[in-house]
Amino acid sequence: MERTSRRQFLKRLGMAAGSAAALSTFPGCVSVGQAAPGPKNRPNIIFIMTDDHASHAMSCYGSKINKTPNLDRIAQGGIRFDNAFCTNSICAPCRAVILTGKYSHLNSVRDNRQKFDGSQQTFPKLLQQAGYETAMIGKWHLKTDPTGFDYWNVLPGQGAYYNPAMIEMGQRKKYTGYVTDIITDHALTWLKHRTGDKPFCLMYQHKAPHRRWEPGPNHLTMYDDVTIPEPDTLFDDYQGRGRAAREQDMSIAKTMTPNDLKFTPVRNHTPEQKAKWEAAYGPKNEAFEKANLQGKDLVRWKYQRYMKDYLRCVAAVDDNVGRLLDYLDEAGLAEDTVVVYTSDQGFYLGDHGWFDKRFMYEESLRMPLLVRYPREVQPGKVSDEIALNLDFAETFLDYAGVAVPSDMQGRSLRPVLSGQTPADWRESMYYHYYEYPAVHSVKRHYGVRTKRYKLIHFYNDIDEWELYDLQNDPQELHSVYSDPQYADVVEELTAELKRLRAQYKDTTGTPV
Ligand SMILES: [Ca+2]
Repeated sequence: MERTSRRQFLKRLGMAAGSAAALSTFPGCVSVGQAAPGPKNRPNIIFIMTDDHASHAMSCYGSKINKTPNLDRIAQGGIRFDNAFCTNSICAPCRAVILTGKYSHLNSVRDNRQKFDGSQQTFPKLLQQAGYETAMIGKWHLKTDPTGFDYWNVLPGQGAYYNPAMIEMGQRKKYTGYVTDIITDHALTWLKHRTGDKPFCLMYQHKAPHRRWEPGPNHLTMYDDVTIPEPDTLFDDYQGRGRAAREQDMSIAKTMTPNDLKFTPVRNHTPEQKAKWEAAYGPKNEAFEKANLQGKDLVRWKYQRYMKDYLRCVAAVDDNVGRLLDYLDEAGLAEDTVVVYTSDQGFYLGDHGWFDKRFMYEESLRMPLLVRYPREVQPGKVSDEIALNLDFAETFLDYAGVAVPSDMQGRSLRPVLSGQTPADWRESMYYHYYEYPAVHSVKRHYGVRTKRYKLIHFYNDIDEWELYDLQNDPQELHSVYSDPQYADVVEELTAELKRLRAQYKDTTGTPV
């Protein structure tokens, strides 16, 4: 790690000393290079979370459409979970589950419209009480101020991709640049200037690659000369499923707007950024207008525009995660730091003709989950155990040697991570989605998934059940709920669903 003065460091970030930088809130900060790792039995924790990054857009998960060399470094140095799922596939609710270790019906955030109750128990508060230095930097999205952090600096609401405002410990400031770079700048600033030798927990959370997928200035023409492969189900006709899949409003064909497709300007560009953007998009948009595409050709064009922009946003995340990993190596922190990479949920990348999330179907239920911790996790491992966002709080508390409160509902992944999965590890997971009626029109549903089967009940206004045999039908194209050959499975999973709802004390929604 190069040694730089505070002034030089700020200059590199494009921040004037004493103005924009976060350092004003770090009284007595130590100079670069002095940040000591925590005691070996209490690791540091860096929780990296992106927004809407599906695992099928990561090369360590076998992506056919992009490469993520830096995210792959985490997988190569640690473990990749192939059955990690979220319990409610939408942004704010997933975040609330992560912080509390409790399902949505118990943590105050069932949908994106509700406010997080910051007075409740969270894992950052418990880590802080146990002597950890805690920070939250980036996208928060919970409508109330962060609590439990020694330092926080978050985007207001969804935040902007270009020249974003951020709220630092209650004070709003504006920055010039691209949001993924800026969040990383702040994270590195905090890491390099921590106040003492306590172990730390940093939540480093990106806005990208959330809608409307605005690429950064370094990636505007990436993928211009390639065609992104289409998913098999881009022209799905929704036969074999119920009304919920047919009646959604999240399709590339019908829902995607001119704003999503970059036919409207970015509102807060600087003149220089605007010129670069227009040079990149102007000729492409003009060619599109002339082509006058219709029908499937138009959907195909929209898919290409959507995916290229999404993947450009992912590329900036990958570059920036690389910066963070480089810093951990250079500062000698890598051995003593648990690094987690995840996203608040998955996303439809044209699968079933969709974008967005919400459904309990695979592409949005599945979270990427990579964990690197050289002291306990063998490099290059893959686990097919069912892991949930509900488990993250318990896992971090376990590493910190803090007793897991009895009202948390998940379970520490630490033994799974170290290759000693308990014999009674879960064989099924419970899901519950609430945000309806609302944007994208995905009906309320709950369900249970095992390694082979998935049972879903769309309980409000249609009362329809679906069952998928993921072994025979991994793309979930044909519900076998009414197939007599699956009667036993239906009976077994219905009982399991009922059991899980009782176990998690979920009395919301129609009883099973
Ligand atoms: Ca999200």
